[in-house]
Amino acid sequence: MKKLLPLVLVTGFVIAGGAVLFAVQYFSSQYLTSHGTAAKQPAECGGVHVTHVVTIQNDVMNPQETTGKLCDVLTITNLDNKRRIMAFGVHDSHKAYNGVTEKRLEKSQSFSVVLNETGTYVVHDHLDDDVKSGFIVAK
Ligand SMILES: [Cu+2]
Repeated sequence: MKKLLPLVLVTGFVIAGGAVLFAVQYFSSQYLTSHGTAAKQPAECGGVHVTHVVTIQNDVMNPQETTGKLCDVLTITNLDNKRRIMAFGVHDSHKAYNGVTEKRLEKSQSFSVVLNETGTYVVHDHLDDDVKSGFIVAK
């Protein structure tokens, strides 16, 4: 019986260690699916999609027009040293796109939206409405 004790202890540690590893992997996979970047897109998107980056530099948005597909991501980055209030729609008639109407961007800040509606849209800086860019979303 005395000779069996170390074997029982080792077996117990192996089983406990395996359970801990399993729990860590399980909870980290849960965490990633609920908080990772993929969670921003609705379930029906699936697969891999393109991120279209539009930068604002020297009061110009580049590119001036972006063409994307449903489920792609549009990211707008403000590289100028001034605050922007990015708004969807034309200047006198803001209109939400995917739930976003306006978004404040300080220097070096970005925001992203998943393209969820087809059509032709415009986004502009509400504080300087010459700063604008169009985007077209196809199926
Ligand atoms: Cu405006």
